[in-house]
Amino acid sequence: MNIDKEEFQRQYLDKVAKLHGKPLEETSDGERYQALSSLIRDYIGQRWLLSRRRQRQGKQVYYLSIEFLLGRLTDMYLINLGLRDTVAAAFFDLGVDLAAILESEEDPGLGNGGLGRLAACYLDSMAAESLPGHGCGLRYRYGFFEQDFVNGRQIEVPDDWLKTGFIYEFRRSDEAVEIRFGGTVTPELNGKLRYRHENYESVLAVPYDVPVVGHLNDTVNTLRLWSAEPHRTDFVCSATNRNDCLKTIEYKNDVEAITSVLYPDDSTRDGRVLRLKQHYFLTSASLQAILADLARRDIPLTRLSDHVAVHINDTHPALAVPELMRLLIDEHGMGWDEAWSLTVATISYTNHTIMPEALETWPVDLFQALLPRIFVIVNEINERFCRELWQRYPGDWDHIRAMAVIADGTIRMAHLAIAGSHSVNGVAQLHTRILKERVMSDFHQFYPDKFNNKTNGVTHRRFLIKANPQLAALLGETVGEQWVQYPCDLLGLLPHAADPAFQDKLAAIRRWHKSKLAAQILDATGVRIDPDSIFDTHVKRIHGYKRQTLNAFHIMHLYNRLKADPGMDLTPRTFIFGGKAAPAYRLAKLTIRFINALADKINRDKTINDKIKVVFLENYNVSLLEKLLPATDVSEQIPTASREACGTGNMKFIMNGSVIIGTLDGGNIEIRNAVGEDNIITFGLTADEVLNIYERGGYNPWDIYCGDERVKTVLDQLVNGFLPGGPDEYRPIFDSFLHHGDHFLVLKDFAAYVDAQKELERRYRDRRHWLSMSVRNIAHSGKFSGDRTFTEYAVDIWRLRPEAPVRCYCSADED
Ligand code: H53
Repeated sequence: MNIDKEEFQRQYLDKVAKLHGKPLEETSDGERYQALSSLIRDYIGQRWLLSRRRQRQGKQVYYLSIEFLLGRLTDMYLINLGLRDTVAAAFFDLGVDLAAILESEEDPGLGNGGLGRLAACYLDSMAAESLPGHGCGLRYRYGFFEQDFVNGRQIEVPDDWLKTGFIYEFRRSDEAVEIRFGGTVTPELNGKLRYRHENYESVLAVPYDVPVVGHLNDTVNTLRLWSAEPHRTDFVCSATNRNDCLKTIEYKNDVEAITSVLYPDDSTRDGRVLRLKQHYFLTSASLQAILADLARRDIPLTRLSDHVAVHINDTHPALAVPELMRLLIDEHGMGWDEAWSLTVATISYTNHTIMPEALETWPVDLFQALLPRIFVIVNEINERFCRELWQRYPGDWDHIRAMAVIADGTIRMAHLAIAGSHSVNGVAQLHTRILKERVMSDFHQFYPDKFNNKTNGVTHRRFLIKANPQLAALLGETVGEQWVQYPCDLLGLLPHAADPAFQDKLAAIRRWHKSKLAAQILDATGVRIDPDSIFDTHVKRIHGYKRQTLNAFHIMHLYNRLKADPGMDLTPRTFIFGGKAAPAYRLAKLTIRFINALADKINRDKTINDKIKVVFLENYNVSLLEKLLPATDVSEQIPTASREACGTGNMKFIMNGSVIIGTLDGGNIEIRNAVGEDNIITFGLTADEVLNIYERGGYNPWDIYCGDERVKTVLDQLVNGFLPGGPDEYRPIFDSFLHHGDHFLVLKDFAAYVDAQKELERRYRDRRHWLSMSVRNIAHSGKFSGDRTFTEYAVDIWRLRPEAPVRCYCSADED
């Protein structure tokens, strides 16, 4: 956008006066933020309108996702509009601290982890690539909780992110649609078979649109977030009709609950019903709007798949399959066969996990009661699918039952998604191979052409340019500014990998970020950390398979060695943790308590001369990640091999020059192939070894406990009063390893991890060598830009005709 510093200052001061009626000097950071965001909203509005007009012709992609973990938007808007430098200079002249203003913005937590952040990265990439791709999600009234620590324990506080309003959303009441739950359906034969749906609960889905601005181009796409609202006409509440009034209030509460929180507790039936309601609400509202838009564009429904691609992010929106069938058949009078081929040609599906507990199923009774018409359609899909299977595998009931959409009283959403879409992709080569060869091998045999791989990618605009502007500038000076459009130009850093002058500049930038982070940590936790120590970061959701405990056990082991030999030659290390545990996941919550207790014990111990420090930062979110990325030397990516479908944190860290210590899992393998095995530290069991252990029913952890003194000491310390807290407090963790089979093979990988950590320290001590590793990581990170991934989706899956020619990237390896 073309606007100079003086003009911006004039417009900004004008905005401050209009909004707040006082001079700039008297405004708070919050008020200054309001004025800035309001001005940005004005800038975007006009561009949005023009972009919509231009996009009317082309094929549109709709990315349906239950999560969109956006992160703060203001700075990204400035970067993408090309205004960041102008605005920074303008504020500098005005004596205003832009960074402080930007900190006033809420961080919308409409997601939990990798899946939601990936969806947000792809929105950014689609707009950057000028592809007409839009997000469809839910406008949760409360984000995924705010995490507080009380005595080291996680406390979940509601994330009231809308309390002061969300400036970047545009409510579109006149595009609201109706969603129906429950009731009865009766078949009617009136020439054609039709279903009458009666006595249902009717809910209004109201869209709130958030603009998604492309980087230095004129594309503005839309993220549409749906909010559940009661019908106004249903409000009959007066003193004379108390019962109606109570019913009305109950109805209103029920409706508002639908978009109240992300992932309602599913340990009760009511909670599960609410989740299914959310899934249907999202898919039905989005598809109704998509078809309405098609009609507005005067495109006949029979051409749907030429003009629209609907992508479902994991199985949460898999109801798109039967819902699109319902809309085409019931609302538009299409026959089954035509509707089915259009549905399959329109929908594509990404699988993000092979973890059995995460593969969604719904009990038939619950499903049928909530979605009676959709159930009839799913049943029909299942019958037809089983008939096809019967033709291919006559008499093989076991095979057919294993693949059916409905079996044993449950509906399997992954099977529905595979049967009802034309493309199924995994998110890393290993993950796709496991899907094809193991978890979904039956489906792969049946539909060999549907399966493909799309290795994840992340936006370098947020996670490098925004998070680390100093590094971004150095990269521009070194390889040319074009790297921003062509991230593979970063390969041009390779000749500088061993250049001391370049290394020193990189080191100075990292050192600056480390000392800034150290100050923030001191402020937030009271713990003083040494900016010259190794910053070793482990941030992600807390989960057994992500193995925060493996990291913690190694820290305990290091501490034990230091206690035994206080003079031990050890490079000082700061271990940084961050992550939320799902509120109902007790062992994950206890892991937080355990690591906090360990941190407390170690940080207070004066005898180890501050050689190790441990901090667990509260409320890990996108904004915190952005502060950690540029300050991290070592990134922990240590899941049990085969369990992490891809991981995306690994990609964000290497972009910033961190070196990974990691297992051979998901994206780590492709990162190793790209950066070379000398520039990453890998260890531990391979995925095939892990899967073979699982096939044998596990292993005996007592062999390791009894055979490795280090492991025995550390595990005993969980239950012998070594840690602050009661002696039995951490027993469930102890038990999970020794009495419940160490499901995630922590003890099995312990020795290899300790060795890898030693190797890491050896390499770190050779400063030049370490910095050259760091440079090589940045150089090869271009391949992991979301722009590359998205181009692959656009070409292979959605068959889009992009407005701009598809750019060329260093190609990903074959599937
Ligand atoms: O999706 C990421 C992967 C990561 C995987 C994650 C994920 C969720 O965050 C939530 C549900 C789910 O099934 C998968 O765990 O490995 O990188 C994006 O693909």
